Amino acid sequence: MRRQIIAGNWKMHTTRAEAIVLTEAIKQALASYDGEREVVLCPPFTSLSAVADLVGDTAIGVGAQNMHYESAGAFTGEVSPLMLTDIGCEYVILGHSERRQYFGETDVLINKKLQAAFANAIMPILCVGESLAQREAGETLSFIKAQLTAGLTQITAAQVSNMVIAYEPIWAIGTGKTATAAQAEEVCKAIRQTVAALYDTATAEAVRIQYGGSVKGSNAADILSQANIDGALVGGASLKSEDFVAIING
Ligand code: G2H
Repeated sequence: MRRQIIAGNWKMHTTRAEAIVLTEAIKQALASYDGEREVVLCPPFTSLSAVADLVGDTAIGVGAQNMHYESAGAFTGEVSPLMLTDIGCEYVILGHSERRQYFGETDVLINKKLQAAFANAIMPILCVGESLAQREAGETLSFIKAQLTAGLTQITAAQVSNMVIAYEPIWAIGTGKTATAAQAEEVCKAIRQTVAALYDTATAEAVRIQYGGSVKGSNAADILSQANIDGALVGGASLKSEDFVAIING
């Protein structure tokens, strides 16, 4: 059985003080949580250390929203995998559509980051997803298959078994337009079939696949009940502790 994983992607929100307040509230709300679902908070870099310290003695994990693939070097403005593990960060979101769209991240670059995450024992959450134009042109499944094939270059079956893939249709991100549970399930199932084709059935059965895109308390239960959806990557609704906890309990 795959354990579902709910990750909060705070994006470029929260000052350090706000991050502490939000983390404390989530921690308190989950004080007696049975841990059925894995919970991860992904604050901005400036709050990662503070959040990691706060959740240190709990089952809540901490992730970064991006990282460089080198351990150190002359890469102004970048943060390395070593810097993340050094502060207790165990997860990293890679290839989010906002990184691809606004910062020109390519499948080749994202693949380097994925390899670096594994080399540093950081669990990656690899994001894939189609645009509205691609969906309307009937290219969703072929595009995602290509994104996955490129993104997983040189990644072993054992590594894929130990990572998370997040399906995030670009048209549903921050727009309030959630994919229906059936639409999300269709693509997550296709992602699992692609992993089976690239690797084998055991790897496909092991990899966890999240859905992301306007997930909130009111639609989480439906989405999380789908056979091939193993969790959610939550943006806007992860910034309010009640909403985020409602999703975890959804
Ligand atoms: C998609 C998601 C979190 P939101 O980017 O990664 O954001 O839930 O605000 O659509």
